[in-house]
Amino acid sequence: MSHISPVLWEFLVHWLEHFAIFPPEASTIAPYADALYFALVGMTITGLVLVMSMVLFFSLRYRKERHPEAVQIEGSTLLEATWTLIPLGIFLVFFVWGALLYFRVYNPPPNSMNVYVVGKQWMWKVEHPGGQHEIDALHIPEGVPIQLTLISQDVFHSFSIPAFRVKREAIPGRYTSVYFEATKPGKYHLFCTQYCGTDHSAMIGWVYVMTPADYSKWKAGNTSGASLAQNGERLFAVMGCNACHTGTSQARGPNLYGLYNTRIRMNDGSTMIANDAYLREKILNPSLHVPAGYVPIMPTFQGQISEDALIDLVEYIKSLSSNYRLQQMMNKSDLDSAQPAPIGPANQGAGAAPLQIVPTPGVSKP
Ligand code: HEC
Ligand SMILES: [Cu+2]
Repeated sequence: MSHISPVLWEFLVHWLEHFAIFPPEASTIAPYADALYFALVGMTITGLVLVMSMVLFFSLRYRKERHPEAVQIEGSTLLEATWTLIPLGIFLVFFVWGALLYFRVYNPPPNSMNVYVVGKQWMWKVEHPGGQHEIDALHIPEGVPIQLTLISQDVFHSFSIPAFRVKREAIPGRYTSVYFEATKPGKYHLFCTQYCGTDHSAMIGWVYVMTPADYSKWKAGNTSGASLAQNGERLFAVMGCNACHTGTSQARGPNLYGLYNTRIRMNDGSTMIANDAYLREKILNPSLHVPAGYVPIMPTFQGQISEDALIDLVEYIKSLSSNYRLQQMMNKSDLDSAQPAPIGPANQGAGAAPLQIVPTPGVSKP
């Protein structure tokens, strides 16, 4: 843009950003989303100009004074093939382009940091694995891939961060996820973009992108002491889960250690991956999918447990896989160094999970 006056350029960028027509590009995906967007706008304008100029040209050229008598044309296969195949080619290019972008946005890298977001009339509740809670705000470090796991506690909501060019539905009863990586520290708008009742327009907030150092400080200063997995561990005992899931071979329920993200064989012969959705469903609807070799005696906890508590339990069961536990400990390490280490279950190492560890036979990594 060297040939545009820098003052004019600054003015244009400022104008665009301030009128919220064009929010800043603040994630790795944003320039790619914009490139596709501008290509689509460009193609649409080209089409418009082409059609309008032909309308104009033909209406002048074949006007009544010059051609009083209409001449019938019987059609041309070549012409028809041309105007079918060229647009087809153009649309296919945009289809493939859009699909590649879609797969990028909806396939978070495996090392991404997971944050839970619960939509509720009319606020966003954010829960970090380290136990930090926020309302209508999301603090994240720059340059780290972030995966949001979204769910709604009541009606459909939609979680949108225009500056990151991401938007995802928060659906009652189902986890959805979206991923992004912020590139510039700053403060960005956060919206609910699905009409969800009276105060829908107030269901807004801010995303704070921080440098890794600032983020560590924020994390240490905002923890309630217990991580989600630790809250889950407490709930697991309070709700009596550990009466059946003792982890021993005589237990009435299966051993949950190392269960997360493995493929499980069901009693109807099918297999399922024990992901977040499976764990959540299991607690609410235990008899829906029963693992092979077990009697469906697990009681349902439907109506007795909030989405927040479900997240804690899911995080706890996830933490029972040694890799995940290790990863969480690494996530928390800067926090631990900022505070005296808490006494109790928080301090148990990866090898000292509260359940007795007996590897479950018949469970294999996918
Ligand atoms: C009365 C005993 C009992 C209680 C209490 C119980 N469960 Fe279960 N649970 C089972 C049994 C039996 C199964 C396997 C059969 C089935 O799925 O119904 C199971 C299966 C599961 C599974 C799926 C395991 C797999 O290998 O696929 C999960 C996850 C689970 N329970 C979590 C929980 C949680 C969390 C709680 C507490 C909120 C809980 N259970 C309470 C008996 C119990
Ligand atoms: Cu909403």
